[in-house]
Amino acid sequence: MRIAVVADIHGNAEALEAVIADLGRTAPDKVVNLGDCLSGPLWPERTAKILRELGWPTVRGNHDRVVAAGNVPAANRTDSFTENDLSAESLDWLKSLPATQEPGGGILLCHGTPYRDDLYLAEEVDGETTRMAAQETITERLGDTPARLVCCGHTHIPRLVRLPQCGRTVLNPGSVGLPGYSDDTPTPHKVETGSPHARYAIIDGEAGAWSFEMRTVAYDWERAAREAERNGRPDWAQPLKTGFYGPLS
Ligand SMILES: [Mn+2]
Repeated sequence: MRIAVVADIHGNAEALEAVIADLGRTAPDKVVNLGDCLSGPLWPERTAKILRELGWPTVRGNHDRVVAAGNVPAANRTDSFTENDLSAESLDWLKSLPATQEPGGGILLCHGTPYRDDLYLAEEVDGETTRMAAQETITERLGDTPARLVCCGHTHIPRLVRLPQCGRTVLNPGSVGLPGYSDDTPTPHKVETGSPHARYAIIDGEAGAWSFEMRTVAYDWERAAREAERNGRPDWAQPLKTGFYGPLS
């Protein structure tokens, strides 16, 4: 069984289309999506149409939750842009997404942690940036979830962690559509993948004896950066075309 895992597409339809083309080469049996599907100053509705047609099992990200709730304040520029771009059908689709899913084989799909869509699982904020969290911290965040393999997104950092104490594994495939960003919670920090490529992962093999492929896919990131600029978001354009965020302002 080969399962492709995508996450954090963030409305980047160009990156998603490149990943879909790459799925033709990696030929998974199924594809699952860990959320934050549409939010971004790029192509939310175009991305929603693609995802609705594909019908991949998908969990809700924190941005999906905010947009689905409606009446997004204008000060939340990313999610209000997204809400304004979406059709009624796409909003209904966003509202239908569950917080977690268990596709079988001891695997849990979530966006942040098994219990929260807005907390990091395998990363820790460290000064202005992030690092891999300690084993004990990750174990604590996993709580009593019985899953052997927890697939999460949210941090945009590709990461595979096998916890030696409990034998549980955490996979973050990285972000399809946004390789760097800044956030003010819990304290101001930036996240940088270090390259502009679209990321996803493949889980291969049987439960407990999984192998993993971390995929890194080129696409027209200059075009995505231009679209972000056109929509007034140079803070998105820079990480889109470089994978680096730049100095925190
Ligand atoms: Mn997120």
